[in-house]
Amino acid sequence: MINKLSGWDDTIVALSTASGAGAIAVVRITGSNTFQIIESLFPSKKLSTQATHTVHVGMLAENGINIDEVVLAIFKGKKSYTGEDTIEISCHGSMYIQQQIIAACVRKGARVAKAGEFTQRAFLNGKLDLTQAEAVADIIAANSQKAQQIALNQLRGGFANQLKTLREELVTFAALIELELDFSEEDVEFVDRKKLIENIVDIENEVRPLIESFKIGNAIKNGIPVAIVGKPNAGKSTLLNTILNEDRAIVSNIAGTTRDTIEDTIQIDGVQYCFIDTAGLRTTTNEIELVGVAKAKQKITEAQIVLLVCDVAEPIDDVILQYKNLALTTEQKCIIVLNKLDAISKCDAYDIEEAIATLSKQKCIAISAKSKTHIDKLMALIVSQAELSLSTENTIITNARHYNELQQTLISLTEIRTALSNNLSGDLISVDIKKALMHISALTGNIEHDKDILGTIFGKFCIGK
Ligand SMILES: Nc1nc2c(ncn2[C@@H]2O[C@H](COP(=O)(O)OP(=O)(O)OP(=O)(O)O)[C@@H](O)[C@H]2O)c(=O)[nH]1
Ligand SMILES: [Mg+2]
Repeated sequence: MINKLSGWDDTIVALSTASGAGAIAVVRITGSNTFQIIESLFPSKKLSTQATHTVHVGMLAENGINIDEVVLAIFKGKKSYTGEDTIEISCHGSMYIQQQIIAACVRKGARVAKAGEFTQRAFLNGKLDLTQAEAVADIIAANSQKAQQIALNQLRGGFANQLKTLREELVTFAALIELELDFSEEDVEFVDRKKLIENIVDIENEVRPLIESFKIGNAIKNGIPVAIVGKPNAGKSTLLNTILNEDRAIVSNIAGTTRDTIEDTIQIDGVQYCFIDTAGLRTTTNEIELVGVAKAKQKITEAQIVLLVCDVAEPIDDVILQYKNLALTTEQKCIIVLNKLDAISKCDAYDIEEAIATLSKQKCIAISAKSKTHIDKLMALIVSQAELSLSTENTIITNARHYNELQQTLISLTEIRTALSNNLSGDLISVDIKKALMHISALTGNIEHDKDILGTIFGKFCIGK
């Protein structure tokens, strides 16, 4: 159990709907004095004797003065979101009424809740683990279908269950090492060290994909980064404007128009994309342009999808050379976009498209950013490339804190493996195991591993002496 902080179970009240006037507002109150406080403001019914999960209509009044006719939803004890007595007051949505209700609750002994305090209570009362509590914030912040799905899965405990299994595996492992320590003087080797190494490798193999999923998770949360790159005047800014359907970037026939990167997000099929227009890639002595080109190069390395924009009239070899110069990793997807299709005959364009696709082994499409030709085809291609990198049935982590803790866990696991291979003593290995457990526990908010280790020894192995 988590240590209860002093004063953590006082009664808190807050507006749960968005601030401002609306048709209806919900004021939520939770804590040990919830019923006492609301009963003193709701003369028509004794709420504490009513069943949990019921609603009650009536007048909310203080010292004989009516505040509003409200609907109260009551949730008792453990059956509430926070794990404590909770009442949700649905009132008319005027800001004056909202403030009157909160003020009346405070006068009767409640305290105004701090940000996230209701969910913090749910965590402290064991209703959610930390990763699930964080998922609540992610659901609220989700701005695309995919981001919302991941957060919902995390709230339902997908990630928490996986961490629980990992933790159990580590606790069992720790128990084996402790056993070895207990009986070290008797010179009995309880477990084959080779087997222990295999165990650790298995656990490492479970942690690694979680760490790797962060890249995808981050992309889903913040938008998949799509960099638009190429030589000056290729039509990158025109393409950005066409995709966003607004005049976002300056377009001109002067090479080197775009200096700084320009970013904007749009949603396609429930997934958020972040399109980044960059400065044209060329060697230059202009100081400002140099910075722009360096920034463009940085964006290329960070992008998940790179749109290499070339003029369709450029020699094929030049296009291939530009693609090679991008030096993309195998994980990055590239689409070679041959722009200004309106300026040449379409029949020629098909041949060029095919030749470049074959030579580069990348997707290639001829478009006209200016006349908006084949933009739908390009978007479909972007979506299919994104789906390739998003396709995973596994847990996806989206939170930087989880990423850091998992990375630390992996470091400790590697240390354990090295120590085992070098035949170091159980004492030293158990220090690393505790470290790994500490990081896993920091993820879920469970910090009682020592007792767990003991529990496993006596519960599972039943030494009996
Ligand atoms: N004919 C034709 N012209 C285009 C097309 N797309 C862009 N242009 C023209 O090409 C010129 C350069 O366009 P930009 O979009 O500014 O090119 P850019 O790649 O952003 O250039 P820099 O910012 O200098 O790197 C402008 O005059 C555009 O009008 C197209 O599809 N067809
Ligand atoms: Mg530009």
